[in-house]
Order: sequence, then structure tokens, then C-alpha cells
Amino acid sequence: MPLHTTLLAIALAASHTPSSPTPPPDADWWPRHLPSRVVTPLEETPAQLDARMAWWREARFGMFIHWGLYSIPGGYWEGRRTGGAEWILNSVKIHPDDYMPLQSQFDPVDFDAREWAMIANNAGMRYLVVTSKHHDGFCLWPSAFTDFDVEGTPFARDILGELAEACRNEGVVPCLYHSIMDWTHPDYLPRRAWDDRPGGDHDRYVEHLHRQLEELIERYGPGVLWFDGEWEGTWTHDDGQRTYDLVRRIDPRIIVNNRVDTGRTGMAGLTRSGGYRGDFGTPEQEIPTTGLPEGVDWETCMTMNRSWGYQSFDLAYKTTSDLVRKLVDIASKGGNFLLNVGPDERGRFPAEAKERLAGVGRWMSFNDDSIHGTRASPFSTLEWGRCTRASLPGGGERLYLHVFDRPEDGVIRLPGLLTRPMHEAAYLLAAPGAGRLAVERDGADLAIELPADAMVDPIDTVVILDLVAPALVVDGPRITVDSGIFIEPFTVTIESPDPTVQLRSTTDGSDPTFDSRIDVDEIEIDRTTTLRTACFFDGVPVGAVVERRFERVMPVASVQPFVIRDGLAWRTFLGGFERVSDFAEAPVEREGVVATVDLSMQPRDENFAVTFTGFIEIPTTGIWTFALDSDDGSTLRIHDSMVVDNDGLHSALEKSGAIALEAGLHPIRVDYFEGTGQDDLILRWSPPGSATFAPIPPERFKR
Ligand code: H79
Repeated sequence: MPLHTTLLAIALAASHTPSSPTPPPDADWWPRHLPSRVVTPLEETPAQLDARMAWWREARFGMFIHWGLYSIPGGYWEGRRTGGAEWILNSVKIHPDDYMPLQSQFDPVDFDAREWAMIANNAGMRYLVVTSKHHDGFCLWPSAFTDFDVEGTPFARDILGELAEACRNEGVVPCLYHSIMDWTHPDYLPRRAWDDRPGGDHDRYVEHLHRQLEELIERYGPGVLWFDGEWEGTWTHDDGQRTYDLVRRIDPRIIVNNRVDTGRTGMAGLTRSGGYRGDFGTPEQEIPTTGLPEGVDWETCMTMNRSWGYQSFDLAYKTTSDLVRKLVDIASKGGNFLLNVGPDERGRFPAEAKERLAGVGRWMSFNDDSIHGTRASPFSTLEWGRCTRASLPGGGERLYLHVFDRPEDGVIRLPGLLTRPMHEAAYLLAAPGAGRLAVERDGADLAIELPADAMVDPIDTVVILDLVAPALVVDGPRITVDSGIFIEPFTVTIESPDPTVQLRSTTDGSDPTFDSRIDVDEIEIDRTTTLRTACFFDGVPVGAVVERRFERVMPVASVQPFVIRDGLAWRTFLGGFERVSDFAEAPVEREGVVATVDLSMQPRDENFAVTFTGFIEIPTTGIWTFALDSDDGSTLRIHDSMVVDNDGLHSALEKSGAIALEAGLHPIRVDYFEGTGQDDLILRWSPPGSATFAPIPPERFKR
């Protein structure tokens, strides 16, 4: 802690109203409208995980709040509009000694926890995630472990305590965002380049983080802990595991996001495989496309304008309609929506944010049943909108059909829905008394007639359709083999999604028809083939046409180098590269020989590149698949052809590719670069016919 900040804290102390500590939350407190919280062990069964996640899955919609010292400059520094919002210390390269005195200016006299919680509740939000600490390190609660907290400001109130209590009174679950990265803590590493303070100790920082987490959990009883800033090189998988386990040991009911550990895949945010901790994926500013595996929990967090922290000049607010449709889109894919507000330096929500939230609340007041407690759509796409669904007592299922764009003829179609509707009619969720909408079967589709335009909500009209059983949708046949290359003929199996439909296929690239020659479910592939398959119901095509392309190739002949020694040659390059091609012409920093593809020669932590060249010895002729996992970018070339392209700036990401190789030696080249953040490079292979990747034994590399 810089001396002057300590002095400042002492000077300010005299004028403080001492904060009255909020009593710790009643352990049994919980909103009546949510499934109860359950205590499950750290090592839990799938059923126990489901029980712990139940309230969060049902909630579907939450409020994010970014508020702290950065709300005072609000994107202005030294009279200039710099932008940067909550990142301003980093974007403007402000020294902690120049940033930390903002503490003496923090006096948000308009802060009203009750109002914030009410706005969230009225918008239909069921939890609220507030920044206990963002990357700047300032703590919004009186912490026993730092002076860089709200207690050292003119506004010495327990902000998190007031908010937690207000949320509970509104039936909103209080949750906390807590940054791992900390630009001002004296022990946090790495330092910013312009921060010349000596010292720093990672292990001591983790200890400090853990003590603060204990304090936060015991005092405020958060439903979710939302970590962030995990991507810097200092934070390890081991730190992630220990932190997750610590949090769940203090309160086994807590739900923790995947940024606690190092398994997040970039801004898309899902967790890659490999035993990483974290209960849900965290796409940031993006909504995943369909096709997410079922049972994966995720939450898209998004700003309402362009900034997380307050910036008066950022008026690029999304419309109410856009926000409602994003919520619906996310719910239709089985995710949660965490929508951000950045209150200003006085503690006020921006007027535009209040207006949008009130609008979302108006729509929710009629349609919340189509969001809360619903599950993902059974349809992959619907031309006119989205679908969410919920189980009905007695084994039926209720579909909520969200009409974004009313078709010209006023009829919405549910393609391939084979399940019988419970009644002959559907009705409007917002106006059940307004009359019944006719439902008709049309082959494999169901068609519903919408009411006249006047009845339609321009944002999203929700139609309820009850089914006698869970929706059975014929989406398309399943082909078990992926597109790819092959050497020897093989057999592809096609599976029908349902016994009531027939399969038809073509191998000449044409659309399958009911008369198509091939009606078998096993097809021998002996030449380059485009296989297309569709389902038919009563002779009518239903669902999607599924396509696979299989290319017959000749294995690439091996080479016989003049001299053969063990290992690979490597060369390093220095610079802030963003693509593999960026260092093609760069001067070589150092060179040498290494036994296998690893980073043992690494010149420094950041902004470098390595190229490996040599030969790989292939034991048997066949299709060899290679996987390259790197942070940041990498490529694998064999015989000058690109086998794995994992190029570009990203966090840890694995890509794979296949090539047909003859037994023997083949020229290989791996290029890798690291910008900032963690560094990682792993090359593995999968022999012909194998489904898994294994390390490549070092004796296979030659030069
Ligand atoms: O708190 C808000 C932002 O301040 C914070 N997260 C939200 C919730 C945020 N920090 N950084 N960013 C957003 C953007 C940073 C992206 C990157 Fe990376 C960090 C690019 C490279 C390192 C994440 C990790 C994406 C790729 C690797």
C-alpha cells in the first residue's frame, strides 16, 4: 500500500460515519419462488449437481453491476476523453499511485440499494451480480484485509451488505463478481509495464484472495461467485482448483463460474475438456449458435450499451426489443442472460438503462412464464422466432412459441413436430382470454394460425401450445462418421431419429427424394463421395438434409533424409506477433535442438515465437490425426500442407486435422507464438482407427 494512501485513510477516518456491519445472512434465507438451495459435497453426483444448479437454471435472467472507483472518471482522464471505463487504469497506463487516490473522491450519495434491487426484480431478473472487486483492486465492502476499500472513502458504508439485504427483501439472489487480476494489490503479479513498484509474491496474493473470499462468503452469503481476470500467466490450474474447492467448502451451495480455473475458451467462454473447475461457461458479449451439447450450463454476460463501467458518452444502448429478443434467444438455447448496468459516480443507474429495464419488465410482466423455469427449444431453427418449453404435470409438455416475425400468411409452422397437441387449439400467453388459435397437422408439421396483426406484440408474441408428451421433433438423420479423408473403403451407418420415418440418401450430391435409390442404412464408401440423407414421413420430406463428404486420398510418400539425428531444430523470434505469418521474415533470436515439441527454450514470458522443424516418423500407413493445443496461436505443416490451423490470438484452444501418410519419415514444421497471458503448446497424435489423442514419443522426432 503506497504511503500516501495510508495517510489519506487516516486523514479521512475522522470524518467517517463508521459502517455498521450488516449481520451475516440467515443461512435458511431463500426466495420462495425459486427451488431451494441444497447442500451437496464437493465430489457430487450428476443428480446432486442438478439439485445445486436448479435455482440458477430456473432463474434464466440476472443483473450484472459494474461499479467502483472507475465510475468517477467515467472514461475521462486528465480532462481528455480516453474511454476505458473499468479498464481505464490499464488503457491509459495510469500508475497505481495516481489511480488509488480516487478513493478519497468516492461519495455516491444517491446510492439506494433498495431501488437497485427493485429495478432488477421488476425487470424479471432473479439474481444480481455486483463487483465486490474489479481488476483495479478497489473493494466495495469494508474488508479486514485491505485499506483500499469503501471504508477508506468518504462514503464509509457497507455497500455489499446493503445490497445483499435489499436483494433478499426483493426475492433476488445476491451474487458477487470478484476479480482475480488485481492491478493495485502490492503482491499481485504480473505488474503492468508502467508500474515500477518493487516486490510482489503470487503465493501471498492467492492467500490474500482466499482470506477475502472467506470474508465475502461469510458476510454476504452470495448465491454465485463470478470470477474474472484469470487469463494472466500467473494464475494456474492448481490455483483454480484450490480456489473453487475453498469456496465450495465454505458454502457447498455456491455456484462458481468457469473463470475460476484456466479452462475457458476465449470470449466464447465454454469450458474445454480436461477436468477444469467451474459450474458454468461464460460467453462474453456473444450468444452461442445452436448445437451446444445438452447439459452444458452457460450464461451470456452482456452490456446494455458498449461499456461495463459508467461512461456518460456511451449512448449506444440496445433497444428494449433487442434486449427481450436476446433474452429469449438465450433461453431457447438453454442459457442464462446476465445483463449489465454501470451506475455513475453518485450511485445512479443511467436513465437509458432504467428505461430499457422498465421496458423489459413490461414484457416480462405478461410473458415471464415463457422464460423462468424453461428449457432449450427442441427445434434447431424456426424461421419466425424461437421456442422455449416446460414440463406439464402428467407427462405433457408446454411449448412457448416466441413469434418475432409474423409470417405474411399469419401461420407459424413447427417443422417435423410429430407429437400430438393436447387440444385442437393454442392460445396467447399474454392474453389467454383472447381466443383460441387453430392448430392443424400438415404432414410432419404442425401449423398454427396467428391472430390479426393488432393482437401481436411487436417485440415478441408468445403462443402456448400444450403437447400430450415431450416434443418429438424429426430434425434429420444421424450419420455417425464425420466428413473426412480415407484410404481404404469403409461402411457408414445412418440412424433414423424415429421409427416412424423413412430414410433416403444420395451419393451424387443431389437432394434425396422419396424415390431415391438408396434406402438402406448402411452405405459402403469406396470412392470420393458426397453423402446426403433425409427423413420422409408419409412420403413427404421432414427435417434437415444431412450431408457428409468423404474424400479418397493416396497416402503421401515418405522421404529418406541424408543424415538422421534425434530431436527437432528450433528457432525463436521476439516481437508482439498476432499471426504465424508475422514472424516468417523476423530475425532469429536464438536456435537449438529439442527432443520434442515443448517450450523449454522459451526466451521470455510474452511476445515471442518459436518454429520447430524436422521429420516425424510414422509407424504405419494410414490416416493420422494431429491435435495442436496452444495459447496463443500455432500451426502444424507436414510436407508443406497445413494439417492443423490454430492461428490467431486466443487463449488455450485445441484444433485438429488429418493427413494420409505412408509409413516412414515426413518433413514437419510447427510454428507457435505467444502475445500476452498464459503460454501453452501441446502437440498430440491419433493413429489410424483410434478415437483418442496421445503424446508423440520423442524418438519419433528426427532432423
Ligand atoms: O468485467 C467485464 C470486463 O471488464 C472484463 N470481463 C467483463 C465481464 C473483461 N476483461 N477483459 N475483457 C473483458 C476483454 C479481454 C479479452 C482478452 Fe482474452 C483477455 C483477450 C486476451 C486476454 C479472454 C482471455 C479472451 C481471450 C483470452
